[in-house]
Amino acid sequence: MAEPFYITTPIYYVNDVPHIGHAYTSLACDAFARFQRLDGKDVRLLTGTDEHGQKVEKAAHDRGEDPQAYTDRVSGRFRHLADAMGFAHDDFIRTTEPRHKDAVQALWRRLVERGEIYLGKYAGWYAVRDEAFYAEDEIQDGRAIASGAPVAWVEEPSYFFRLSAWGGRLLAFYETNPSFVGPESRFNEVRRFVEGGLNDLSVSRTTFGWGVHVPDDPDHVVYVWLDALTNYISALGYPDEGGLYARFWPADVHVVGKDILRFHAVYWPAFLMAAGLEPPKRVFAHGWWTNEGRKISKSLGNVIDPFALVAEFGLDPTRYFLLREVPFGNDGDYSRDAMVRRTNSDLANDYGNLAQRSLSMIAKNLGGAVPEPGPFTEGDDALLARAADLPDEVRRHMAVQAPHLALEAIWAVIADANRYVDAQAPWKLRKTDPARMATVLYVLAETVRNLAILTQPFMPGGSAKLLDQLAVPDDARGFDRLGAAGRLKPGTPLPAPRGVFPRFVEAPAGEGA
Ligand code: ME8
Repeated sequence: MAEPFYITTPIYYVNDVPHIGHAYTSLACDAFARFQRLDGKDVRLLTGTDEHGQKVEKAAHDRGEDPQAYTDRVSGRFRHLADAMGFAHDDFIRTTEPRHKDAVQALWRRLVERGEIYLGKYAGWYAVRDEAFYAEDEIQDGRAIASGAPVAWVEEPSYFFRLSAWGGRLLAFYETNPSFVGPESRFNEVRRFVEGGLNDLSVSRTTFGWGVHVPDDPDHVVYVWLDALTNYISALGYPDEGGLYARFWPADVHVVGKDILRFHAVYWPAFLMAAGLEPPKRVFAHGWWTNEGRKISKSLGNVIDPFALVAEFGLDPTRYFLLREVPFGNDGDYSRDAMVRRTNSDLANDYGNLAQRSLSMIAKNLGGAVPEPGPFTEGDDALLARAADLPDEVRRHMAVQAPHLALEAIWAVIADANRYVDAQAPWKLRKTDPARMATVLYVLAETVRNLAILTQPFMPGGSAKLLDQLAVPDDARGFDRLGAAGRLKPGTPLPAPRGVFPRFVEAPAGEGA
């Protein structure tokens, strides 16, 4: 049976419209999931929406809507985003679903039974925007230093989770799981935070009602982060620890933004260990996008709309740009110039042209069928070997959430292949040595086949079109067909070639928009 692979996106707060940050996390997860699927794993990709808490309740009230009606309405925006970006998730969880609420209450009961939760009184700072409690030394001038969110003083009866007792065990867990957090620099931040000492964590609120009720004490709702984190197991059917849970837990990786790493790398494993459950295998934190050098914010009015990006540039270029332009894990800047450059130079010129040149020469000169190659030269073997070695390199990068390096490695072979075309000049061979021309074009077609199989996770649309043009059947597009295992069969008729990565041309001023 195929090896399981479970990957999750954060669940998104429904009070916001989907923006580039949401699209980015989900897109990366989608590419990782597609990659593992093509590599033969039994993949489960989970996404969804985070619908409880004070922030969402306030957004509903501000619009004069009942919170349930409001969340029913706006949760759909994130499904649309998933459709528009071509995300192939296996499940979409909403925290207002009964399956999720039951799981939160079951986890709560288990923590109570194990003496990990006690009733007390919270007096301290809270930022609704972050849905987070802050200590005195984490705030300045009425705002959380880390996020800039305004804080308010809160005093209310509250249940507490004995987080203070888990510091040592968390550090021991980090020690024995050195790849628990990526990138490494962020892992150091997590360690330092835990080494600094942990306070017990307030895990219930009483001053509003929009949440999962605490079992046997309905005046309290469960703290929205304990509620939200549980989605990763409620979607696997927890508290039933058989079925999906047995197969897919612990998760292989939770991909999150850097701002929510602490919840995933400190609180979540502590909750799980306290409940006697296994922590996830890895948490990877990506950075934040700025827009043309400026912080993205609603008040600046410079939010990047992923729907607009896809509408203007197309889905493949958008996916390629976001995964290639910025090392995953670093902060990055969106610029229109960079987007145009990536589309035209990397996709249209480098990759698109390589395929288009090769396929149209085959169509024109070889009757539109896979050429019959003669003996391979050293140069032919070298290029075929480059393509055949590529999967291992790409696999290594994808295993540590480095899609930018995976793409860089793929583009290095594209560059080699373009140099090979220039050096072999098959258009000249047409008259002088047609048999050699057929060999060169075979090597090129075979190289494009390997490249197109490998680019499927990143650019599913264009890659599929290339594979269609090479007449590669749907069931021969997995990574097991890379290299010699799936070589093109000489004589196979090929459909007429068409360009798949068009150049982006600015609409003339005055038109469009
Ligand atoms: O935090 N660049 O949800 P959320 C990159 N509900 N990423 C960005 C970004 C930007 N400019 N702005 C936001 C939540 N993000 C919780 C998660 S999980 C159990 C609960 C990212 O909708 C941000 O880092 O506020 C986060 O990973 C994601 O968008 C969702 O944010």
